[in-house]
Amino acid sequence: MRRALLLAVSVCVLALAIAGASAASKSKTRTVKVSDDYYAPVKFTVKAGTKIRWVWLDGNYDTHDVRLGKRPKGVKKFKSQLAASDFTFSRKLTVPGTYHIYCSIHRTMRETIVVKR
Ligand SMILES: [Cu+2]
Repeated sequence: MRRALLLAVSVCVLALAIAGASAASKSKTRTVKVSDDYYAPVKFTVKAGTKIRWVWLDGNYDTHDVRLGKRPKGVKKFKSQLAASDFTFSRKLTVPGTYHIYCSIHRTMRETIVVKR
C-alpha cells in the first residue's frame, strides 16, 4: 500500500519535471551574437513577443552597438551602448514585420529579424 503511494508520488514528480522542462524550452528568448564585425545569424525569424538577446562575444577587438533602423510602423527606434566584449542587450519585439539592425561603427554589420504574428 505504502509502496503504491510512493510510486504514485514519484510518477507525479516526474510528470511535473517533464512539464517544467517543456515550458522552459518554449521560453521566448532568442540569443544572437555580436562579434568582429558581424551579427550571427544575419537573418532569422521569430514569433511576436520574443525577446532578442544580443551577446557580445569574448575577445572582440572592435566596439559595436545594436541599432534599430528600418522597422514596422509604430515601433520606436532603439540602440544599445557601444561595447567590445562582455555585454548584452535585450529588446522584446512585439509588432510583426521586418526589423533592420545595424552597427553605427561598421556599416556592413547588418541583421534582419522577421517577426511573425
Ligand atoms: Cu560594429
